[in-house]
Amino acid sequence: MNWEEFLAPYKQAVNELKVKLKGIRDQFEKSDEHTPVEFVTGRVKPIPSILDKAKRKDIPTDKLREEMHDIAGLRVMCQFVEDINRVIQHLRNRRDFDIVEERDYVTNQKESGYRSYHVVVRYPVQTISGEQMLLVEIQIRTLAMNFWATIEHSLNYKYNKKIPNNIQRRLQRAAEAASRLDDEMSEIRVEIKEAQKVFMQKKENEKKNAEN
Ligand code: 0O2
Ligand code: 0O2
Repeated sequence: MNWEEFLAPYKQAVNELKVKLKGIRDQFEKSDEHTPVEFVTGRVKPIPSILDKAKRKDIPTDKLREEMHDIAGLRVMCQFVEDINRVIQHLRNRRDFDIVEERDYVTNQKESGYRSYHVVVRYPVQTISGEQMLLVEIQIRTLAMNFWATIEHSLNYKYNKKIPNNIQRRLQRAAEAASRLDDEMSEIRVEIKEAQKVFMQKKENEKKNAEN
């Protein structure tokens, strides 16, 4: 297996999609609308992780391209839960890739406490030997969900995927707290928006009165 050759188009896909998804943020920033994208990261799965997962899921090396959908992975971080839907709507409308699968771990939280929305897309990469269709996984989550997942991921690494029960329970409680934080932030956001509306209305009325 020539890994360098195998992974090269994935690297290209990650780099291209990072630019494209960061572009959403830049476009919204130029308009007056709130941007649903806070930041974007991406990575090509390290070879030892690919081998581990292939073994765990019984995927032969010659089937990796079709059967492992997160060799190229992008992550879109949002401020508010509502932004996740706006990003998904945007992804569904794009014409530079097709969505082949969606997994909603935001409404259907995993037992670990993990929350995120996963979208698998089929993305065409242009190479000197022609077009290659690759599967790419895009994970969309709030900053709170990302905070939780990052910590849990590093604990899993530390404990070699066998987190002790008492810590697992604490992590589940922390996931509930993260979820409450997301709810609180959404409510604050609605209130801020309403306050802004009242303020704008008041200013408008004052202007009209001054003109009369
Ligand atoms: P490891 O082994 O995972 O710790 P830039 O071009 O500067 O914006 P940069 O620095 O090349 O970006 O990397 P980026 O995109 O900021 O990603 C940094 C880290 O985010 C990576 O760490 C990954 O851990 C993580 N990451 C980003 N996207 C994904 C994803 O979709 N899936 C997973 N599993 N992890 C992701 P490292 O240092 O590359 O490696
Ligand atoms: P990485 O690069 O280390 O993040 P499976 O691997 O069987 O659980 P499957 O079928 O590949 O799942 O797809 P799934 O569950 O939609 O997505 C798997 C990816 O979602 C993981 O990649 C993580 O990035 C993330 N994820 C899923 N569950 C959890 C969880 O409980 N905690 C955290 N922190 N992340 C989770 P990998 O394969 O672990 O690779």
